[in-house]
Amino acid sequence: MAKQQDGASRFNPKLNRRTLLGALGITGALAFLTTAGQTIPQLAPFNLFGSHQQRVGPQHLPVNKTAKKANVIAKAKDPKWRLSVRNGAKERTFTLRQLQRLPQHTVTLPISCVEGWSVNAVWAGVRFADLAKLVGASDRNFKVQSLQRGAYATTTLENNFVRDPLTLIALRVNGQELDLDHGYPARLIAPARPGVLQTKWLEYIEAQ
Ligand SMILES: Nc1nc2c(c(=O)[nH]1)N[C@H]1C(S)=C(S)[C@@H](COP(=O)(O)O)O[C@H]1N2
Ligand SMILES: [Mo]
Repeated sequence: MAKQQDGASRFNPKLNRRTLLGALGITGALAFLTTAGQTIPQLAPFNLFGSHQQRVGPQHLPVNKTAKKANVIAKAKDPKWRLSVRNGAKERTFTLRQLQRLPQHTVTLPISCVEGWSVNAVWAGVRFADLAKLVGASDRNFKVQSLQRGAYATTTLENNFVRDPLTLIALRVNGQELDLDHGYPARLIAPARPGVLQTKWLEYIEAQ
């Protein structure tokens, strides 16, 4: 019994060494490919340990769900689009142009997806707190609703995030108007929230 457990002694030491070196070579090559895939685009298909969604999308930022997959392209591009800001019967609506004419703020915040990537971006847009104030709801939580329907389309923004000067209704990212895939015409971006709560393609925000 004790002899059988000592498995290594049963191998020819020469063969053993060759097998070991061969295995190391393969492992080394695999390690190179799997990690290099994260930085060398041509090797991305070999990036087994990163998320496939780590590939960079428009505006140097990965895309979790495209506008096409979310079925929002027509609504997002509709010239009749308005962002509605509600507090009970009180409602203010804004065209994209009107949002662009409100005081603009710029913040650097990451999108951190639970699927395994986190990327910093420079966001610009309107402070959520400014909009909450306009409808007299600075002390409330907000429902944030996307034009999309279904999973990830609605989030609750707690009052500490409503008040946070870093929380924006973003209209721009990395120096450009938001790409459709990143939430055009307007998306939520708030500090220290998982990516899944950074709602894209906003339809309305409503005090709760
Ligand atoms: N309406 C809507 N917003 C959404 C999502 C979604 O599927 N629908 N995905 C979320 C998730 S899981 C992440 S990680 C981020 C990714 O943002 P990005 O695609 O602009 O990088 O958007 C979030 N906002
Ligand atoms: Mo995500």
